[in-house]
Amino acid sequence: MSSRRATRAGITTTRLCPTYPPPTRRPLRSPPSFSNYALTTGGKNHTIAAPGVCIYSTWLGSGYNTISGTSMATPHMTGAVALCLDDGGVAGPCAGLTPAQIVQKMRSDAYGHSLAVYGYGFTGDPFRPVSTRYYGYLDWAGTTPPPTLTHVAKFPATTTVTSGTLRGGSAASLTANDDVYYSVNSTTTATRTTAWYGTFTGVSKQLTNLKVTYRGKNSLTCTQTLALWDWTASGGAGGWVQFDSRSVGTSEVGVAVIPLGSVSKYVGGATADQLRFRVRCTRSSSSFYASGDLLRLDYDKP
Ligand SMILES: [Ca+2]
Repeated sequence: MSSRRATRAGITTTRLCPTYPPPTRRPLRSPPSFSNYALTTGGKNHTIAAPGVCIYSTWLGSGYNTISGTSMATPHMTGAVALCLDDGGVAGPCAGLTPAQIVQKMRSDAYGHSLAVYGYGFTGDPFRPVSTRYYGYLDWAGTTPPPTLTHVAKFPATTTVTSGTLRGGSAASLTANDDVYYSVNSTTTATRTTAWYGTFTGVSKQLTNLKVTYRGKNSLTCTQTLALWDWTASGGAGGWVQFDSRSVGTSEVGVAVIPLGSVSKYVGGATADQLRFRVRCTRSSSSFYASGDLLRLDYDKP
């Protein structure tokens, strides 16, 4: 948002901003109402955060001013990139990179520094989300190398039926896309329902780039929903968060669930290392059974 529109929206400079320098160092800790944000995976992939509230800056006419908006956040980000390219005539870590590579480096450095330094960032960044809005990590112009990420792939250690009855197979049936199935019979009265979840163990709380892939089919078409257990929901009691809903019949369908924002809330339990993924299917009449072929967890960790 331009500074003029920000001012129109009520973000005036003299009444809300502290004088400069402020008496104590009190950085902004949450996104202002005018901040842009991402909701999609594509949008998330090019989003980064930079300071844009009460920025003290040089001004036209040899003066200084304090204003808010992306007019202030954008030059902050631009300056960070300039320092990465060249600092005082010395080539920086971004020298020689393509624009796309520089974007990737600024984003990975912002993530890496937020991960490495406790307290860096803000309420609303992916480590401390306040809603489904993705604001990105706070940009970092330093030279701290980001941690090297390690990819992890896992399959469920156990399965638990919560609606219906076990028909056949086990967690081991879900480790390969091989038409060997884990099957659950639906309930037999009222709304016919199958519901079961796979539990992954030994999952890092510092996971990122979380993806869960499920492949399955049903003996009759039903409405399939996929969900992750949020261990922090309802004041710590936990709750399912649904990510996908679709009709699935006798043809096997693969679905990848990729949650946005902070995903550490999906890891918890007694040993703080469990992730639960639920597959549920319902239809109004005629009992059926659900067959899962593959359930795979992928993520990166420092
Ligand atoms: Ca299988």
